[in-house]
Amino acid sequence: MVYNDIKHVLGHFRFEGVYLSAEEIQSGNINNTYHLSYKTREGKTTQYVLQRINNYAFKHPEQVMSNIVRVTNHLRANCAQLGLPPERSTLTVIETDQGKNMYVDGRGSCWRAYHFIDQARAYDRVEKPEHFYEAGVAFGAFQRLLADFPADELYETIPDFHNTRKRFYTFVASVAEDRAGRVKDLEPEIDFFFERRKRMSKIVGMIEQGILPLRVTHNDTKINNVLIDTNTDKALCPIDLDTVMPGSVLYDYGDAIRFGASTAAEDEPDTEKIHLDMELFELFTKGFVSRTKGFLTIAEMENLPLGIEVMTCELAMRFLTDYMDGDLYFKVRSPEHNLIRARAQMKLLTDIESKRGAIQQTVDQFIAREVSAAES
Ligand code: GN1
Ligand code: MG
Repeated sequence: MVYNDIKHVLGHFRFEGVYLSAEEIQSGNINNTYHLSYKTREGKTTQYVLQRINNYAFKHPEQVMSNIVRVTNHLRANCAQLGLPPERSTLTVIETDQGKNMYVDGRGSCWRAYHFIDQARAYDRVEKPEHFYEAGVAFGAFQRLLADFPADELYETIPDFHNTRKRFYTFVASVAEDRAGRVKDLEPEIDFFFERRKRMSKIVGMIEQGILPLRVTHNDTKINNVLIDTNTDKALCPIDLDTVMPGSVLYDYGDAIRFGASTAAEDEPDTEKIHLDMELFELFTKGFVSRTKGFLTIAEMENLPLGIEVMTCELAMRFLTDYMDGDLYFKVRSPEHNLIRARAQMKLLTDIESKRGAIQQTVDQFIAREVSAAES
């Protein structure tokens, strides 16, 4: 089954050895991902990750690949300076037989491959709290290692990806269009986003006013986008680099907390189970600040809590928009899946809002510590 989907592609990559097996990796809402095993003549097993890039989400896969190659080359060069092993500290793209960074098949689908990093795992949920601290370290280090990369030279792989003001207009248009005939039952959900429309535009506003700088950001910082070394429990590197592009650090910080510090899955149907775990929030913050201190601005640091709210609101609204559009963007496992996801994120946001004061206080303590360390 899996082999039939990929067999026309395999011969086009410079894989070492003969094909042994493939299995599909199910996590991820956008691309199709496969884990491949090969055997070399010396009897060594080599492993790869093969992905079909979703060209509904990514209209210009060649721009996605150009960004990834540039950013991973930069990370590899900087990792080596820090004495980190380059092959485990970022993804390595495998070239095609034509020396390209992706292969376009007869149907126009775009495929790319990476070396598989072994003895490492990406977790869908925080199983050990220290992994979430480690995720903070990994995304913080990502910021640090790319701080000298010219952000404006990267393509915007999905234009206005975190432009939450524009996302709101798209949402309003979807309500008006009602393509799937689902709007009539969604009055409370729709009101929810109208009530928050001003607050959700705040980050975009601060970027426009020059209060927040643009940096190279990952933009999809779920914990399952970080590889953890299974021997040491230390983070290796962020993966899933499709949305690396210019953005605000608030996006990366906020999205990571949204996903990893929730007490339930992103699509938990029982909203009673969904809260923000304050200890996990603090652990990630500690890891993140440990790597970003010294170069984040005070405006960035004090607005980190806003990032959590805006990213949660944005994704809730994206899920609801896709539900109203008839499930065109996210992969769904049932007709109600996007609605369940939207309601779960709305509940999470409500809980985050109720903890706003405590969240800000914790972040302010980190800032105060940093300021006093800088002065001493
Ligand atoms: C998508 O591909 P994946 O599952 O890492 C989405 C993110 C959402 C996320 C929600 C390109 O990420 O923006 O936050 O689902 N990626 C894209 O699970 O839209
Ligand atoms: Mg992704």
